[in-house]
Amino acid sequence: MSIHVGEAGVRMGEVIWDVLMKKPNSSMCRETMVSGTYAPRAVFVDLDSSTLEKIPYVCVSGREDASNNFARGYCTVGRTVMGALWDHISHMVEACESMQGILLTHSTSGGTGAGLGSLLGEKLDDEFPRISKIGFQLVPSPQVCTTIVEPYNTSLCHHYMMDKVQTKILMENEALYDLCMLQQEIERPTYYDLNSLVANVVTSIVHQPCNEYYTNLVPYPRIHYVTCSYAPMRLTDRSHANVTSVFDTPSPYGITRDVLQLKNRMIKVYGKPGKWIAAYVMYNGQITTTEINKALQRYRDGAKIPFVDWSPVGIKCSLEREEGKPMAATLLVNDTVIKESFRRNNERFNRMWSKGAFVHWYLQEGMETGEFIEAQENLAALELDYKEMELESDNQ
Ligand SMILES: Nc1nc2c(ncn2[C@@H]2O[C@H](COP(=O)(O)OP(=O)(O)OP(=O)(O)O)[C@@H](O)[C@H]2O)c(=O)[nH]1
Ligand SMILES: [Mg+2]
Repeated sequence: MSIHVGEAGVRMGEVIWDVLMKKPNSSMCRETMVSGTYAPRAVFVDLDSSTLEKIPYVCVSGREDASNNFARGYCTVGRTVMGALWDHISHMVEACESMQGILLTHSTSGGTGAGLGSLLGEKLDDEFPRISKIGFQLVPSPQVCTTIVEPYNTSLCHHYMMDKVQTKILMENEALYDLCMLQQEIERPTYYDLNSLVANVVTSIVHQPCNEYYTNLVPYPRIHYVTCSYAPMRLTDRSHANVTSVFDTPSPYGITRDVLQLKNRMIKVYGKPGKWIAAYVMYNGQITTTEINKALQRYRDGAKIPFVDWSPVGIKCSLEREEGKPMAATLLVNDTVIKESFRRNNERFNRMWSKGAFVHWYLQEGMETGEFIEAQENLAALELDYKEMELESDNQ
């Protein structure tokens, strides 16, 4: 099932379900009382009710948003909706014979996505520790800052969710925006366009239990932040039907090359590329395993994939031959390059924290300074953990 939290989370969920409902009898849906009709196994939640107005599925809303304040989502306003939210979630889990996983979408910058997202992460871990969870998180972009307290919200969210959601796929709007402009030739991408790119990835990973990704991509529990890409770039039909794509007739090699190239990743990389710890490519549509193997071999002949020396497996592949689906590939890769996102956020956090700036807004809602210090230490340690992953590789 899926849970979509806060504005970005809900908007992403909306597009994901636009796609999934085109084939509504998948395991992501449940049959309703009216036989032959299906409804999403999904809950949409936002403290700001206006986001949910047009969502025709199960929604839980609050009366006022969290005003970009993690503490409002985590300690105060967020708690007011937890009862109703939990009723829906537990009901859906119990109505499902074998829950394969819970998928969350949210941003880490907003008060609801980060704060209520964390609160929910804790509850899910408490109540359903055996169900694997996977998070799609929109993290701050390198050069565009949407709110001043984004670094606080992001660090607190990473800290509280660290061991509650076992696999996390991170994305940045700056990268999504560039992909829309450069690859899709959309002059002014809208949120819908950005969300369509995310939906491509989400809808291709739902074919397998969440645990599959955890087992294949996460060598140590803390090193669980995954980046992703998708090829061919293609938006859902609601928008920009007139875009003529260079990928009109994708080839097995074409999509393999595009999905593996760093420039197509849904996070922005300005500095040094990272090292790959583990990678998973999911092919979909009319393609054969022989074609996949050939394409991968050809790519490897021309370019070195920067795996850490100690990673035993290389790229894992899967193939879902969905009827009528065009050929496509999704990459999930545990890449040390993600440490840049943590480094940047830690720097911004430290700069504000050293002046005590904006902290009173959080204390006023019941948080304590100790929580900031713990988050700061945990995230600094995480940055080091990733550095170590690369070092081990350099030393060998
Ligand atoms: N990709 C994408 N990003 C979005 C969308 N809506 C908002 N954002 C981004 O999300 C971040 C802000 O988080 P929101 O999800 O709006 O905040 P929230 O969770 O609703 O929290 P509060 O409004 O503070 O209660 C900003 O970086 C926005 O640029 C969307 O539909 N798609
Ligand atoms: Mg909001």
